[in-house]
Amino acid sequence: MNTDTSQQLFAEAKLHIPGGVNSPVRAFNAVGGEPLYINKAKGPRLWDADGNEFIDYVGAWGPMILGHAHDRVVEAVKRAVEDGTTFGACCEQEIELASLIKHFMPSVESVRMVNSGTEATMSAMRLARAFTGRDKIIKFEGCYHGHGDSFLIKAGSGVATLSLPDSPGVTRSSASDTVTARFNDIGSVQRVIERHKGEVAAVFIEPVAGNMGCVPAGGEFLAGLRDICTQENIILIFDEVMTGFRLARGGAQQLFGITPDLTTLGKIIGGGLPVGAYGGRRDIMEMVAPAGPVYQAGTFSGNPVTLAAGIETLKVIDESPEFYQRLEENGKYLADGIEDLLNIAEQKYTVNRVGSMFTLFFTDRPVTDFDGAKGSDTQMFASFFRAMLSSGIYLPPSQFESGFISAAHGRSDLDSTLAAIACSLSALKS
Ligand code: HOZ
Repeated sequence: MNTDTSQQLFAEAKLHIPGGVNSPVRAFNAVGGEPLYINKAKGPRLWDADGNEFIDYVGAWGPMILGHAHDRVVEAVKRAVEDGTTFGACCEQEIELASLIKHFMPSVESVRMVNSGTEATMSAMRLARAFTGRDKIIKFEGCYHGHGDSFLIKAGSGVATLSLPDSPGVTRSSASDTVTARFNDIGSVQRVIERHKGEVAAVFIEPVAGNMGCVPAGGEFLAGLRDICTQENIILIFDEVMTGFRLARGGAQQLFGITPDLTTLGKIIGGGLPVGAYGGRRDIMEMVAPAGPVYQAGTFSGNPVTLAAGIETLKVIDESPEFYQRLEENGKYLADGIEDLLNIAEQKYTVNRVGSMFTLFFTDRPVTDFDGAKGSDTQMFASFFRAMLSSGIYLPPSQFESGFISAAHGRSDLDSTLAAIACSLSALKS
C-alpha cells in the first residue's frame, strides 16, 4: 500500500502541531506506522490522500451511526449553512433537538447542549457537586470521560493507549477529589464510598465502556450501583457519549433498564459535527444558570448547523423501526465470523461486543475490566491492526478503543472484512 502522500503530510504536520495530530490516538503510536490523511468518506468507506480505500470501523470514534456523508444529513447541513453558521442566540432547532433527545431517552427531563463530550462531563460534574454540596467523584479504572482534570486519573482511551501515568498538569487537589474503583466490582465501590462517607457527589460510569476497548458493565453491577447511589444520595451519571443512541434508542440505560440521575451525551446527537450535551432529572438541571446558580456557557452551544445534522440523524433513526435490530444482527454476524476465523487460526482471543460496538482482544481470558484489557497481547493487536490496514480495513489504532459498525455497513462489507481478517491472521502466523 502506497502511503507516500500521508507520510509527507504527517512530516509537515509535525512542524506545526504537537505530535503532528490534534488528538493523540490518531497518531498510530501504539500500533506502529504513521497516520493516514483522510480525504473523503462516504457510507462505510474512507479514502486517504494516496487514493487507498478502506472499510471504516472507527466511524469518527462513534458519531457516524448512519455511515459517512448520509444524503439526508448532508442536505440538512447545506440548508442550515445557507441560513447562517452561528447566531450566538436562541434558535428553534434547539427546542426540536432537545425534544428528540427527551423522546429517545426518557430519563432526560431537561437538557443543555454543549460542544463536546468533555464539556458535557465537566459540566455534569460541577452540577453534581453543587446539587449535593460534596466535592469527591468516583470514576472507574479504564473509563474515559474526556480530558477534564478530574477525569485524567486511571483513564482509558488515549491515556491508556500511550501508557501515560495520570497526566502532569493535574493539580494534587484536583486528583485528590477523584476516587477510582474497579469496573464491574461492586465491592470496590462500597469500600470507596464507606471510606469517603458523605463526601461523594457523583459516580461516573460508561455503562458499556468504549475507552478500554469495548467492555460492558454487568447488569447486576449497574443495578448495585444504582442502589448504592440512591441510598447514599450520590448522583449516578451515565456517560453515554459513545453509547447514547448507539446501543438502543434510549442508549445503554434502556438496554440495562437502569435510570441514571444525569446522562452525558455527544457524538451521534451532532450527526458528525462537534457536540455534547448533559441532561437528566429536572430538579438537578434546574440548578444550571440562568435557571439556577451553577454557571456554564458557550458561544457555539446549540449551533444551528450542528443541530440540523443531529436532528436529521435522530429522525432517520426514528423512522426505521428495525434500525437497532439490524445493527445487532450485523454486529453478531461480524463477531461470530471473527470468532470462527480465530478458532480456525488457533489464536487466543476474546471478542467483546454489544450491538454495534466491538473489540478483539488477544487473550483467552474474559475482559471485564481495565486490568483484563491491559493484560491482552497489545503487540499482537498492533500487528493485526497493520495487517488489516494493508488489507483495506480501518480499525481503531488502539487496543483501548471500541470499533463501531454503522447502518451503512452491508453484508458484503462485513464479508470483505472477514476475508481480510482471514488473510491477516494467516500473515501473522507465517
Ligand atoms: N478520545 C477519542 C476516542 N475515545 C479519540 C478522538 C480522536 O482521536 O479523534
